Amino acid sequence: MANILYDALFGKHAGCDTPFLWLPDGSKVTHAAFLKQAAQFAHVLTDAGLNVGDRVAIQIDKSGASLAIYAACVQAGFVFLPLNTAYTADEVEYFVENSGARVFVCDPANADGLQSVADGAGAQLETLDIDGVGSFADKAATKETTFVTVDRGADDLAAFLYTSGTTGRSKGAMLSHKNLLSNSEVLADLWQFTSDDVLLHALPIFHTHGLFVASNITLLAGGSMIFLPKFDVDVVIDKLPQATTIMGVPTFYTRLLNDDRFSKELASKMRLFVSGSAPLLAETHIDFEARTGHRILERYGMTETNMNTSNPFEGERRAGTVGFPLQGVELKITDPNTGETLPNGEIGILEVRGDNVFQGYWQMPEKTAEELREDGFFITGDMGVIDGDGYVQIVGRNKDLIISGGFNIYPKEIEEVLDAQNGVLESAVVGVAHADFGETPVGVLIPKAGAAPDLEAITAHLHNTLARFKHPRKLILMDALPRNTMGKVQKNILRDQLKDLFG
Ligand code: MCA
Ligand code: AMP
Repeated sequence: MANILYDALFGKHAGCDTPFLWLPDGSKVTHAAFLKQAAQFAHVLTDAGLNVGDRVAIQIDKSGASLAIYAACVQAGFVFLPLNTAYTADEVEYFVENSGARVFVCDPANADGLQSVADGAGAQLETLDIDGVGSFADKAATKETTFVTVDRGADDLAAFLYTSGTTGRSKGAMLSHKNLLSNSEVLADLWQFTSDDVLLHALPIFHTHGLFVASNITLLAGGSMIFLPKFDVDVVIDKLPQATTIMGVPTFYTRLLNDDRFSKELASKMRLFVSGSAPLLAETHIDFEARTGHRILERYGMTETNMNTSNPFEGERRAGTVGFPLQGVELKITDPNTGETLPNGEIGILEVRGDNVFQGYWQMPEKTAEELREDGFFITGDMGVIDGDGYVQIVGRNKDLIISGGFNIYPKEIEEVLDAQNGVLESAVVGVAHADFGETPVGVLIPKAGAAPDLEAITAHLHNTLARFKHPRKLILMDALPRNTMGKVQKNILRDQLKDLFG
């Protein structure tokens, strides 16, 4: 046995003084320095009494150190669980408890509020801030800078990423060493990543896109990353001439196009712009090419499956499509009612199978069985069609999901909060087109007879309960929800009525 993921991503760089991370102030972190820090973190976790396979949850700002916790977990055989920094304490409580995390690292500023969360879940609370200061770093400072890598099998777990659903609580998608490694190998090869690449990294690292796609591919190829805490258009424009590639959600590209400083000259050293996590409008693709001469490469993936399809690196990158199934990924379009495979040209549900597909949802065998067929095909819930040339096009979703700026929002979660408010009989949350975020949630409230719900109080309650990005951009009172003859709420009618709300 060995540890294929650690060896391929990290171990091979041991002792290399080549740059790995370029920080916003222009300073660099070498591969060797990064791995020394990761080894120290691995000692802290091991000394905390963790056993191989235990979970380590983190909710901290993006930094070289937060990425080093990921490397530490891979090296020491722990399961890495990164959490969106926007989540409220209420939301975090569920993830820490459900995952059975043994260590939970949070920002020092949030430690008072999260101590009870950690205590309730039986996790050891540690802190680390964006500058690498906190109890976790203090403990690491005195540790050895080498760590004997723990053997792990290809199907052993490397990470949990939680994903919501249309019903019930969030599910922990279990990702194995093989899931992560196979996908990054295929993508690094397809997108021709090399050690000369400098990836402008402005995505968060608590999701597949920023963590596994961007970081794993760069590590595999031995390249470096300009590691920015977030997408700030001024900083991105400033750093772009030093980069060769960038990965982003469509909002990155629309924001760049809205800025006159973003020009062909600025992008002249770039060799690749990748988009994913949400649909890229064909119009953005076309405007981008007109401005820069580059065609954005759009690809399609999911938390449960990593990446499934990609437009070609060489060959036509077709606007409005997500390209072809990746090498090793089987993709079929099926009838939503019967599960039968449909011929090319017909719209149905996308199903995928391959080494990229996860191991199931943590401690939820029934949910796993609903979405992962016994023969290994995962039912994505995305509606698509394969055109005559084999390009896959996503045409919609068979799941009630809103994607705002690349973040997934499940209306059901917001509706449950709204339904419980004073004077509210029922509610419906729908996604409405938004120029910056692609879509944004709007809440429609139906008052109880004679009641007048207090929209300000409801908004305040939402702020305390749900992450900021999930807050409906607007709450609207209506007399009744449109329903079909079966009594089902017709969200398509609401979406149509509200489609011009944001211009
Ligand atoms: C921040 N806010 C948002 C969002 N992000 N609201 C809605 N949708 C968002 N995505 C909040 C902020 O808290 C802020 O609140 C207000 O909206 C305006 O913030 P703004 O400054 O405009 O936002 P930002 O901080 O610039 O962030 C926008 C962003 C960011 C750059 C698009 O959300 C982002 O980096 N998104 C990428 C998400 C991602 O990595 N997705 C991949 C997951 P206030 O009003 O209080 O100031 S999906 C995935 O991994 C799959 C597998 C795949 O295929 O890739
Ligand atoms: P997540 O659950 O956060 O992994 O989000 C995965 C979902 O994002 C997919 O099921 C799709 O609905 C959507 N998605 C990802 N990439 C694309 C894309 N290029 N075009 C359209 N939708 C996408």
